[in-house]
Amino acid sequence: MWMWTVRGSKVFGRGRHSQKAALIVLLLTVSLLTLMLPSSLVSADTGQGAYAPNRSLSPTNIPSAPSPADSVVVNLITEEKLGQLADGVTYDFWTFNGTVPGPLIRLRLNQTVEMHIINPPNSTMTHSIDSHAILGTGGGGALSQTPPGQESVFQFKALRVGLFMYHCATPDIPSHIANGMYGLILVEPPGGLPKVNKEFYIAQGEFYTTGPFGQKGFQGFDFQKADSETPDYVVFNGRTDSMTGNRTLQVNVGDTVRIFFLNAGPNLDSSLHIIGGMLDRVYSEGSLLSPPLLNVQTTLVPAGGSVMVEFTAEVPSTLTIVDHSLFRIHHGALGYIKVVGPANPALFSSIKNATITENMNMSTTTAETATNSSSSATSNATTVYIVNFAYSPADITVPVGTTVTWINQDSVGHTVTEGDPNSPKPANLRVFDSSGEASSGKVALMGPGSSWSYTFTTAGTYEYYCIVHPYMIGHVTVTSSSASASNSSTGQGYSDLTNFTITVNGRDIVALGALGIVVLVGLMLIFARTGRKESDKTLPVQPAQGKA
Ligand SMILES: [Cu+2]
Repeated sequence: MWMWTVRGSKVFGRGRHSQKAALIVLLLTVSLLTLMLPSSLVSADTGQGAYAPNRSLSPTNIPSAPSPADSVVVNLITEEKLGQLADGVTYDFWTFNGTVPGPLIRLRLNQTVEMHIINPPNSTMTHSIDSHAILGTGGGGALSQTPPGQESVFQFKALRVGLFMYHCATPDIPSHIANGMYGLILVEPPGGLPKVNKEFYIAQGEFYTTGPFGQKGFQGFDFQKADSETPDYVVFNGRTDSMTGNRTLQVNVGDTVRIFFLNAGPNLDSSLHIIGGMLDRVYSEGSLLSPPLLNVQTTLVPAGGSVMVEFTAEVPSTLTIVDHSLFRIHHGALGYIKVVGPANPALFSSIKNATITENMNMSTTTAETATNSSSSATSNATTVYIVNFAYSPADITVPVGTTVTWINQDSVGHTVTEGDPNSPKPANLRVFDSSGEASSGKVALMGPGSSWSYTFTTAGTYEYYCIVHPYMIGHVTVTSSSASASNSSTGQGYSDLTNFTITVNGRDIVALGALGIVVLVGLMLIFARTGRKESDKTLPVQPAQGKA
């Protein structure tokens, strides 16, 4: 039981009827508005952390080639900026040019660089740059210590080809890295790198926050956790979900893909791996002049190191970028590359799917540990979870008469809509559709925590998808036999990614069942109130300045 006090009086106390009615109207209005907003705005509007801009640099934000000039000017502004570490989680990042990572600086061999380090007057700290590409004291750190409101300029020549980290080198140096001050300098060989279809820039880094992973609201930097190397967040490009959902990267079948990968650390090594893909060529440790390793599954990238990997996208699929120290997925280290193109069954296709009659325990089961224990119990109810922008399991086989329930454990709304997203049917011809578009003319989303059910009465195979995320696809095969079927996971590659739940509040919310959206929004409003109170009280925790 909870009470919501307003100016000292209880909402459900005096004058309870009118206030209660007003509250319900308010909640319904907000929940309707919530359904219409993209998730980033929802989290801002619910106040689960004061609104803050996204500071994550898009992996596609890369200069296409070095300047042909013999000398270039590079301006790096050392900005301390509030941003999103996750949806509803805000953090005071220290950045180069306002993003994490800082820009990819693309040079060619023997180019001369005039480097400007500009520290705005509103900074709280001195900042600087040390690049592993720079030969000279401190990699530039000695020439670039810049207090707030000042500028330092120095010059260097790019004397070695390779892919090199840069970072702030102001004491306490690891704290400046842990707060987001890092990026890559690419020094290309004479003649440049071979052309590829797509290039991506991905930087892994840890964040050490005062609250645990996923705790909403403003989070300060926790020096003790950083010092003991126990991160709350291990993320790509400065936040969770920098490459999931509507930020999923996309390539075409047949594309050659190149990734410039930095492991900024500051503490952990990274075991870079692409689930469902292959690292065709690995330029280990950013050594671009050495012959690449061929056909590598996982490559080790040390803290303060880099790697350039290249591969050809072979089949339409969703590739999952991870650090194969896989529990770090629970801390945010997860990204997707959607490979789009025609199916090629000769290269990859299903021959027979195992069947599922029981719920899988999403919180503890991974595809790699799921066992195919057969079940003697038949069931006329089956659950499909919606997690991380995927249906899990994506493909199920059930006997006629089964009621399938979809539970949305994601942080955004989805639909369960019969048909092929590549040639969608008119709403009134869909066999089933959670959106209700046929009757209302509008697409209603299943909000976070809500569920939707459909009973299958006709045998056949039904494809379905999410109207707002059409790359989410599932199948229900309905058999006329009601014989018991075994319980197993299907589509191992896809289960592998869908089973890793990084949704923070999904399990709690699911328990609310049919009350779903109204109660949820009520709770969000309460979080908003407490979140605001906390963020009012909580000052950013800055690390102690070390010896200069
Ligand atoms: Cu700094």
